[in-house]
Amino acid sequence: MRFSAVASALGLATVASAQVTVKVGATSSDAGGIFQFIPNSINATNGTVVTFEFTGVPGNHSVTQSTFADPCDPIAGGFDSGWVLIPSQPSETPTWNLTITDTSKPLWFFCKQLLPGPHCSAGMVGAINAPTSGNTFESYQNNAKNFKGNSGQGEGALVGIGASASAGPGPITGVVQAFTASPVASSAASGASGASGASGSGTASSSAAGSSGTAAGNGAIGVTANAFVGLISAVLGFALA
Ligand SMILES: *[C@@H]1O[C@H](CO)[C@@H](O)[C@H](O)[C@H]1NC(C)=O
Ligand SMILES: *[C@@H]1O[C@H](CO)[C@@H](O)[C@H](O)[C@H]1NC(C)=O
Ligand SMILES: *[C@@H]1O[C@H](CO)[C@@H](O)[C@H](O)[C@H]1NC(C)=O
Ligand SMILES: *[C@@H]1O[C@H](CO)[C@@H](O)[C@H](O)[C@H]1NC(C)=O
Ligand SMILES: [Cu+2]
Repeated sequence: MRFSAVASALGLATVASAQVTVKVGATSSDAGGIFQFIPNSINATNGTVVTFEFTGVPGNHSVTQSTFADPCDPIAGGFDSGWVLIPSQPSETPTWNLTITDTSKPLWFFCKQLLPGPHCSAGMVGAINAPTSGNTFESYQNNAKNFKGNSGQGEGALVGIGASASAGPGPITGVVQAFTASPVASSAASGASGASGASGSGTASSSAAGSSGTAAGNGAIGVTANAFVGLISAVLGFALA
C-alpha cells in the first residue's frame, strides 16, 4: 500500500514536468553557422526543464540571461551557465538544465563569449516565452546584431530571474573544460588577449585543448563579418585607451 502511494506520487511529479532541448552552438557546415541556439525561441510552462546541450564542436559558449533592451550584457541577478569549452568531440555532450519558474515575463539569453568576436553580435541569442508582437524574438536578435563593442562578461549565477538551475553544466570530463570567471574582460587589456585567443593561441586552453587546441582555434575562426568587426573594435579600443 505504502509502496503504491509513493509510486503514484512520483508518477504525478513526472507527468507534471516537461522538458525541452536547446542546442548551444553548431558547426560551420550547419545552416546558420556556428553562432546560434537551436531552436532560438521556445515557449515553456512553469516547471519545464530546458536542457541546453553544448553541441557546438569546436565550441566555447555560454547561456547567460540578459534583457530585451540590452541583449548582450548580463542582467543583474540573472542566470549564467558559464563558458563550456569543447575543443573536439567529447565522449559525452555536456548539458545544463534550467527550470522555468515564472512564465509571466519573457526570458532573454545570449552567449557571452568574445572569442574570436562577440557571439552575441553574431546573433547567438535566445528567448523563452517571447511575445509574437512588440518585443519579439526577431527584434531582440536584431538588437543583438546591432550591438557594438564587447558583450558584458559579468558573472551570473545558477539562480536567475524566472528560471533557475540546481547545478552547473556537466559532465566536465576529458577534453571538456568549464570556465566560471572571465580572464579576458576585466580591463582594457581584454582587446589584446581577445586578439591572441582569436589567433588560436588562447592561453587558458592549456593541455586539454593542446592536442586539439588548433581545432578549437580554427573552428572559432569561422568568423562572421559581424564577429570580425567586433574583434577589430576590441583591438582598436585597446589601442586608443
Ligand atoms: C508561473 O509562476 C509564476 C510565479 O512563480 C506566476 O507569476 C505565473 O503566473 C505562473 N504562470 C502560470 C502560467 O501559471
Ligand atoms: C509563446 O508565448 C507568447 C507569450 O505568452 C505568445 O504570445 C505566443 O503566441 C506563444 N507562441 C506559441 C508558438 O505558442
Ligand atoms: C539534465 O537532465 C537530463 C535529463 O534528465 C540528464 O540526463 C542530464 O544528466 C542532466 N544534466 C546535468 C548536468 O545534470
Ligand atoms: C574559452 O573561453 C574562455 C572564456 O572566454 C577563455 O578564457 C578561453 O581562452 C577560451 N578557450 C579557447 C580555446 O577559445
Ligand atoms: Cu557562443
